Amino acid sequence: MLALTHLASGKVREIYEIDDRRLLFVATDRISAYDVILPDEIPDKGRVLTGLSLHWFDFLDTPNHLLTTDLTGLGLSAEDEAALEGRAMIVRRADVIPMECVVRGYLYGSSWREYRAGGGPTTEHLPAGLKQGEKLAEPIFTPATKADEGHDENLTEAGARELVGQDLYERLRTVSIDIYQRASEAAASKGVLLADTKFEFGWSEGELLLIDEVLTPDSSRYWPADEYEPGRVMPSFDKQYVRDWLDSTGWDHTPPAPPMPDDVKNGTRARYVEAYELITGQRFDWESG
Ligand code: Q0Z
Repeated sequence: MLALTHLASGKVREIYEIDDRRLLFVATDRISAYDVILPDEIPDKGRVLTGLSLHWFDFLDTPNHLLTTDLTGLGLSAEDEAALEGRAMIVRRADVIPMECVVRGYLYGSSWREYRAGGGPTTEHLPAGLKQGEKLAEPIFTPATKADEGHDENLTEAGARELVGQDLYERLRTVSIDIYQRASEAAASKGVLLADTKFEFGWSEGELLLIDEVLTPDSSRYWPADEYEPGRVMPSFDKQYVRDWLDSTGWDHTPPAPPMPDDVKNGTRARYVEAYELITGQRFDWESG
């Protein structure tokens, strides 16, 4: 497609090389559920997620990889430029730190399952007697390794300190928790709870940069605040429509997933747009791009 070298594919993102200092970071409209990429795309999802990352980069004002969203001058065709509008960022190329910096403000998901099963790396510092989805007294830093294939593996605090070194561990924990606290407070004021999120960091010219997508629904767990109730399963802000429909089909989570009906596609698109509008306080421009 592009007149750029393709560098890496994620489940729902792509990275291209511009030169030795810059990358083109692209959010696609692909969606995954139960760890499987679905055969249908969600219109506007890539622009919603990119818009959310841009919102948070601006709000957080912390050193990060974003250079510009202006794609002129890359030698792209008019078609490619139009297709990428709103869902691509030119970013600083960094040396990626090989640790996922996960912060959790609520006990949920894999961490809840681990806790309920008797404890493990993400719950080693938690008190007994917590409920599923309970808000933690303080956010916890629960880093994980980046697995090339399959699931990231949770690290113990000792394991994480060994992986990146004591000084960098302290710095990543402090920065990650600070960002989580500022973002979750801002989101909560808009009626959205940020249950947990995953950050990535890298080094560029001696600077520690926040890289990758930031605080998107793909890297974070957002809940509608008015539906929050500790002790029960919480609906995912963005994917509940898709999951409910997939459950209703009896699909066993082995690829391929069944084709998505239009109402599920449109309902899911509406949820992403709603998340964008609530969190940013801006109207999502359905026409641009
Ligand atoms: C991020 C990923 C994928 C999307 C490499 N600024 C940066 N500098 C160097 N490397 C990266 C970044 Cl963001 C980088 N990833 C994760 C993979 C699609 C994101 F295929 N990989």
